[in-house]
Amino acid sequence: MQEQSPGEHSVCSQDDIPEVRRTLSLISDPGDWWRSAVIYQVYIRSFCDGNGDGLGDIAGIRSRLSYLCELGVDALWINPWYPSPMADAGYDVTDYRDVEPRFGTLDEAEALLGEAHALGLRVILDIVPNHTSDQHPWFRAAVAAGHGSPERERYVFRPGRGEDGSEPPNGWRSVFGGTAWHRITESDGSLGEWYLHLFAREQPDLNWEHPDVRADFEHSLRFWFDRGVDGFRIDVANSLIKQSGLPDVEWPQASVEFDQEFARAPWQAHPHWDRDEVHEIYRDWRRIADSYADPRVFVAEAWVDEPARLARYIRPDELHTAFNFTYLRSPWLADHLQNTVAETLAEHSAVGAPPTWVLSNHDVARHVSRYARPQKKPGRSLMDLLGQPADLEVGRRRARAAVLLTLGLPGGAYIYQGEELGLAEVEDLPEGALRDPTWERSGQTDRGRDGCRVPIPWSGTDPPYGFSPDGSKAAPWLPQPADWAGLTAEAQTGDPLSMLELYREALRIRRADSSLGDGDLAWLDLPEGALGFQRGADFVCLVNVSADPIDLPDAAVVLLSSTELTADGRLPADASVWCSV
Ligand code: TEU
Repeated sequence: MQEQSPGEHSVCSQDDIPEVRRTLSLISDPGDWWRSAVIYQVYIRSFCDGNGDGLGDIAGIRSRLSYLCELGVDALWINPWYPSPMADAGYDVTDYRDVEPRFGTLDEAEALLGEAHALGLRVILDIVPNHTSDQHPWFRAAVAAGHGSPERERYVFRPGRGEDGSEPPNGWRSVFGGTAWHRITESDGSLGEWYLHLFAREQPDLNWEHPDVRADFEHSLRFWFDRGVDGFRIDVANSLIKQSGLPDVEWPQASVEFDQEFARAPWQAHPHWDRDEVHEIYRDWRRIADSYADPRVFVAEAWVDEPARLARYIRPDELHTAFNFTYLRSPWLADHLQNTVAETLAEHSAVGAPPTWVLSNHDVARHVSRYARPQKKPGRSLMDLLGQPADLEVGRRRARAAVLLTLGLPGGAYIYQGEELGLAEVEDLPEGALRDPTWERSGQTDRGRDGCRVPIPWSGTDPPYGFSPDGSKAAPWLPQPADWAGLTAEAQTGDPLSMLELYREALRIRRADSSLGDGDLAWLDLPEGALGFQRGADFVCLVNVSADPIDLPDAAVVLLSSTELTADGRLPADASVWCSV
């Protein structure tokens, strides 16, 4: 345990666990916890800095476990904490079985797992199987070993096209902009082969046809499962397999068209996204997870826009859950929301898997800022909305309504750190502060994802708002806005009108009401612009997106509402209510 000075936040003890959590943990089936789980995403670099270097770390997470307990979540998912040169914020890994020194040590990681478990919190890590860092020992060996060597077989090396091989092997594009290929200089100084990187140049794609690759990832899964990790979020779970021969993609891939490609329906076979052969890997991984007495779980990060394609990842012998990005991408429009929910439920129930509901994560513009804009079906990164005029008050009001919808729906849910504080995207980060590789790879045209990654404000009235310990020399790795004093966890605690207290109360009710979480819903017939459903015998959630004020059901008792009701007791637009009927 990290030493703490008096007055600092401390890890909560068993006594701090809310009564309802203790009761439920005794009665709920531990094997099925993930079907209803609310999982808090800890973006480690920006969550809490324990050692004062301006970067979040494991000590910081340990010091805030009490906060997560009080919030009432079931588990945390921690973004990659492995050794990494940080070319893509830890998604460029050099060793999958250790901890980045800037984040802490393996011993601290194990201590965190023990402390979280003692508090009834599960812990999910993030595994990055599509690519390693270019500093990974395998990749360094591949570059050194030369053309045709077995070391190169673990990655995707190809000769260039054109007479002198100066053209990339095919036209595939990097998600972060530009070609997906980089030409290496061979050890004799000559220009050599090209390697594939679907993300940054520092993230060479692995060759998943190679048995070493499969065996090594299985080893890493076991390494962490043996230490008590409860599951993994699988990064870009829909890539990994590339079509043999690496055929060119038939449609345009510049950024705007790239967004459209993801929104494309019906699904079309693609040479490197969502290939059928990828499922075999996850069947193997599932067998490993199921070999543990308290089975471990997976959540797929797969940007697959068609619910029927996504459902293939969560068939009974594959992954347990998948992020529901169709929901995340849905604009604040009643018909979009209802159709997305209905389609999600249908596709998930066909494979017997619980849905997840996600509003934000570390790759997309924060939903307060999305909902602050005129609503339309957005592009994939959702950053395109940011150019529009914004009304953040409207954005926050809708975000309050959205979380009651999210937590009322059947299945599990994710909370991205800071959304419970109502944080908006930081849209005015100075260009010199931007760290996301997207900024440079796009020729400084796309500012990338830093605006949703700004360090969390915990307390006090000025930066670093308790993110780093008092007196730290280093500033937070991204600058925090000057006007966040009212948004700190400290400032919101105890204020019944705050976003934080809304989340706490919603999570408290959700835990106490057995008709919430996993299960089914019955839609209610409501005016256009509103949606609503009943769960169990007496729980009703109404969401008024854009209709005139709507009536609550007869004799309804309000459990929680996102906004004050009208003087005559009706639900206004941009508001949700939970009631008991
Ligand atoms: O993201 C996968 C992905 O394709 C997108 O989320 C993408 O980064 C975004 O849409 C760009 O606008 C995962 C991680 O969540 C992300 O942080 C990593 O950068 C990426 O994989 C590479 O590992």
